[in-house]
Amino acid sequence: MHKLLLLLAVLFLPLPLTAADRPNVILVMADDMGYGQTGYYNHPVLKTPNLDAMAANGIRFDRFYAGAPNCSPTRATVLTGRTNDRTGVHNHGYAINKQEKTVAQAFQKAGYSTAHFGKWHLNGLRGPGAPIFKSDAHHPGHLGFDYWLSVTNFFDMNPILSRNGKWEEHGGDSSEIVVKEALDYIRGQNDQGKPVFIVIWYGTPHSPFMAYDEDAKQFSQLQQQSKNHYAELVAMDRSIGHLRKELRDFGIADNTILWFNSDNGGLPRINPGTVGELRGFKNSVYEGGLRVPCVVEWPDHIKPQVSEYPACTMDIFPTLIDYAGLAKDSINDLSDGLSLADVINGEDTRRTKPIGFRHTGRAAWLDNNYKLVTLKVESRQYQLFDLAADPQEKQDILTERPDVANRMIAEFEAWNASVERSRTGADYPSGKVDPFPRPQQTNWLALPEYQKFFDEWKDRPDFKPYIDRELKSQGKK
Ligand SMILES: [Ca+2]
Repeated sequence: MHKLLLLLAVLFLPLPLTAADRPNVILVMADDMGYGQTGYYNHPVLKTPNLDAMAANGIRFDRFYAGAPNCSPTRATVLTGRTNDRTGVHNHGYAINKQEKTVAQAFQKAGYSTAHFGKWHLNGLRGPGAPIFKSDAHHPGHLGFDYWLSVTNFFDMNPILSRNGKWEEHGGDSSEIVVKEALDYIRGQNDQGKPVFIVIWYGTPHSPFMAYDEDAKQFSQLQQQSKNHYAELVAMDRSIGHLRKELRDFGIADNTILWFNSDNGGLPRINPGTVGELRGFKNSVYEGGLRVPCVVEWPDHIKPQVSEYPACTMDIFPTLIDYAGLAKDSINDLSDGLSLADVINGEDTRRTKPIGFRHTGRAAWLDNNYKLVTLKVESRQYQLFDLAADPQEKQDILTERPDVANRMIAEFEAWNASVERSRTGADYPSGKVDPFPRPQQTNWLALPEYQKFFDEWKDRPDFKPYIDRELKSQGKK
C-alpha cells in the first residue's frame, strides 16, 4: 500500500524538463522582406524552395504582422512582447530601454544558452551596419544574450562583425555567414547538453543590394537594384535550407522550434513588386508596411497547416513562455501579444485581443477583420477598413459602420493612453526611464570612436558612400 502511494506521489510530481526534452528555439528574421516575396505565394520571379519546404512542414501564418513598419521598433517587439513605443524604440536607430524584460533573459534564467547573430539595431545607432564595440552599453550581451556575433544595422557581402566585442572581417554572403556561425554555436552547446535560444537577424534583402553573380544570373532581365535584391533573397533562402538540413543531421530538428518572419513590409521601387497586392510599403501602417511572411516549424508538436489567424511579433514571447515552460513573470506585466499555442492546436480561430501599432505618430488597431488606421494620432481622425471584403484597404467604411468605428476608436484610445504611460517608465519598478548615455538615434559616422576607422574602411563598398558624405559635411572632402 505504502509502495503504491509512493509510486503515485512520484508519478504526480511535476517532471523537470531534461535538456533532451526542452525544445531548442531559433528565431529567424529577414530585413525588409515583403509579404509577396515567397515562392509559396507565387512570386513572379523569386523562388524560395527552402522556405516553401519549411512552410509545408509547419504552420504558415497568412496574416502575420510585424509589430511596427520598420526595423528597430519591430526588433523591440520581438524581444519584449510589447509594442515598440513602450520600450523606448520609437523609430529605427533608437535604443531599447535596458529596464525591459527580454525573451533572451527569460531563456537564460531557464538554463538555456542564448545567442544573437546578425543585425542588432537596438543600441541607438543609425547608419549602415558597423561592428559593435565591447564598451557599447546596449550590445546584445546587456539584453540577455550569452554570446553574440552582431552588427549595429543592415549588413551585406563580406561584413565586419563583432564577436562579443571583438571585430572580425568575414567573407561571403551575409545570410550564409550568420547561419554557419549559429550552427557552430548550436552544435557546441548541444554537445554539452544545453538547449539553445538563438536569434538570427539577417541583413537581407535590405540595401545595399549586393549578391553573388551566380545568384543574380537568373534575374538578368531586371534592373540592377531589383536584380541584386532578389539575388540576396536566393542566398537567404539557401541559408534556411542549410540551417534545416544541419538541424536534421544533428538529430535535433524534431524538437527545435524554428520561427521565421520578416521585420517589416516590402520596399518600393523594386520590380517585380514586394508586397503582393497590399497597400503601402515599409514605414506605412497600411497592410503592405506591416504584413509579412511567417512560418513556424516544430515537427514534434506542430502539424502542417495554413492559418488565417491574425498574429504578430508581440505574440512570439508569450507563445514561447507556453512552449518552453518559461516563468510566467519573465515578461513585463503589461504586454501586447498573446500565446498562439491554442491557435496552433486548432482550438482558437478568433483573436480576443486586438493588435495595436504605433509608429512615428501614426497608428492602427486591428480587430480580426476590422482595421482602424490613423495617420496622425493627435488629430483623432480615423479610417476603418474591413480586410475580409477589402484586403487592399481601398474603401474607408468609417461613416458606414459607426457601431464598429466607435467601439474600436474607444479601445484604441484607451490602449494609446496606456502606451503614453509606458513611455514615462510607469511599467518599470523605478517608475521612470533610465537615461540613455548619448542622444537617441546617433549616426555612428559622427562618433569619434568610429571615425578612427575611416581610413581603413573608406573603400569598402558598404561604407564608402556614407564615409564620403560624412567627410564632405566636415569640409574634409
Ligand atoms: Ca527592415
